Amino acid sequence: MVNIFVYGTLKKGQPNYHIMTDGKRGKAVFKGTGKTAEKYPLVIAEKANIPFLLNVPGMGHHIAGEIYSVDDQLLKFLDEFESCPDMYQRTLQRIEIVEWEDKEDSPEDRPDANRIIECFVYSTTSYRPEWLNLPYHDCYDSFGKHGLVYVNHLDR
Ligand code: PCA
Repeated sequence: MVNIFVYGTLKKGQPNYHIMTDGKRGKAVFKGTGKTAEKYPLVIAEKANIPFLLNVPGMGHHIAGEIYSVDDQLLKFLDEFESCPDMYQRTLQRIEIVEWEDKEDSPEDRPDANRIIECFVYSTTSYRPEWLNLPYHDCYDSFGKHGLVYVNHLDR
């Protein structure tokens, strides 16, 4: 099992969350909430209103998200689902814990708030330069005030 940090459509309440929970493509265990230790631009781009964390550290905001421990089967599925490495690349990034919520973990395995751990993140360096001019978000919500509701693969 490895830790991944999700900031987009895979979060709770977002359009692809079912992938994390329905167990059909492997296993994910919710660990807690976090935010990127570095700032990044998080934009919503393309006709399908897809969230992209641009791998340009130092610009934008500390991005809020959720930490999951996932098995190899789900990790492989997610790589394909996220068109990795073409659209996104999965890299290790430093994530600051906001709250560790997995009560099954023994106390010594529960990192304190503000601790930094490494997690895999789907970010991208293969973005269009003009995306840097889009608004930068700090916490993605497909159903937010921006009105840019995500269009699912299946409906495209
Ligand atoms: N799915 C991944 C990357 C962007 C997206 O929509 C995630 O939620 O982290």
